[in-house]
Amino acid sequence: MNRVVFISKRRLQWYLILAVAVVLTGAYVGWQQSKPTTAPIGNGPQVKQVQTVEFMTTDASGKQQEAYRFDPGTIVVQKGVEVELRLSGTNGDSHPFVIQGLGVSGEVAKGKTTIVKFTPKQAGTYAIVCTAHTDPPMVGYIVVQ
Ligand SMILES: [Cu+2]
Repeated sequence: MNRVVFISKRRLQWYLILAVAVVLTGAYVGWQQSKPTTAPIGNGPQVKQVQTVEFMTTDASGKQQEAYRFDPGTIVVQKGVEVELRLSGTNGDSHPFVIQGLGVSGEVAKGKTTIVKFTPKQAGTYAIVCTAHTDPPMVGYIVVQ
């Protein structure tokens, strides 16, 4: 059975206003949540967390393949503000690394966190390269804006 409901023009206007308010509220909340959380508070450092992870599989011939990665593979920071990079060793015994172009190096050991600090002076993309795992390469990127 069909039921026909009549809505007055005035009530329809209120529903439209309510719908617009709901949409605008949702858009505002979404915009607030999409703001970067990496912005430094005051002059504090930009703290970034990176983990060493491992991918392992067995190919069709039965040979085991493994690859290490920095995760996340790309981080974004602001130039001129100190960066505190925390590298945690989740997989792999040791990952000696260099950040090319920034003069930063260190080593990440399994179960430990290595903290390096630097202040990027120029915008650009800098590679963080593990010198132990080169085939396939273990590389991440620091994008300085
Ligand atoms: Cu490595």
